Amino acid sequence: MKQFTSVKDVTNVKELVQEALALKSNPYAHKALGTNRTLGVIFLNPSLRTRLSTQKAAMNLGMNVMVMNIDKEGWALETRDGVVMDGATVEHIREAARVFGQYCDVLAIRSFPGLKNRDEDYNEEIFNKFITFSGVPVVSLESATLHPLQSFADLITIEEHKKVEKPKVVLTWAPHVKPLPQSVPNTFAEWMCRAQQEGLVDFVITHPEGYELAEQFTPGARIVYNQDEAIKGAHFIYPKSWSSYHDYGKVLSKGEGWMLNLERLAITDQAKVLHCLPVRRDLELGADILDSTESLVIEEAGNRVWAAQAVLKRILESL
Ligand code: SN0
Repeated sequence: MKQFTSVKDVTNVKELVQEALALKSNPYAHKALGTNRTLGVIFLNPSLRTRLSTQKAAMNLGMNVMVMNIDKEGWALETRDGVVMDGATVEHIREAARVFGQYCDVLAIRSFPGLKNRDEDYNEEIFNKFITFSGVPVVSLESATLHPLQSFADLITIEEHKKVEKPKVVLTWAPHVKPLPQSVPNTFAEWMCRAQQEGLVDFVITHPEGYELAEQFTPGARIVYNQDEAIKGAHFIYPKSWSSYHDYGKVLSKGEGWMLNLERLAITDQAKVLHCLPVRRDLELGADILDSTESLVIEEAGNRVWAAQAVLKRILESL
């Protein structure tokens, strides 16, 4: 594997899940693989799980790790081309990314969308500049449009906990006070559509009208606007808030009635609930679910390690 920015970098999802589960049962089996290899972990935005699970995965493989919150600890970064840098920005991404490439064998980067200019976000302008200029393999820790390590961990969790061969998995929009990126739902949809193609799941998306995701990420997904109809008989539910793609970056409605609680789960087939975290209790998801055995969010966060480790292992093997 030469980079990991989307499910498109994975030839066989089922195999990669099996590899992650093998690492989970034997974490230090490949400790020699990363010896004298350095992973640079760069954040332009906050992180808890991504930061720690990626570091832990790299350490399990014997890698050296350097973490930098470049937004807070680095020089103010200019990402636009062709501008005279006579303002607040000090260092251009063209030099910064090249310099990271001098110190690191692999880079892992988080760069959220601005949610103002859809073309800029969906062309992954900042993320692609890091890929182009660093000259080393890049792992996405959430770009403007995708969060593939999260979705991979979600699929691992589903595979571990499924009780039927082809569970019904539902992605449902949830309310929030802030406009959030579409990256988590985009990439969850992308991975579940691929898992559906590989016969692993039956995938449904539900949201109020106006919150349709970009079609490139939802090939073959069923979209149902009635949440009750969508979650009926579900085995796994993934509530997540996102802002509108079509009316870009906007929160269109308060979403009354869209937050799930334990009572609402009665019509499911004993559904387990996933969430990438952080989650705002009783706004995005009922605290009663989070405090119950229906919630898998902690196990899911734990699986971030094995997702990152499977990906880093494949990249190290290709160096
Ligand atoms: C991010 C998102 O993409 O939804 C990161 C998820 C891994 N979440 C947030 O930014 C939450 C912010 C908030 O105020 O709740």
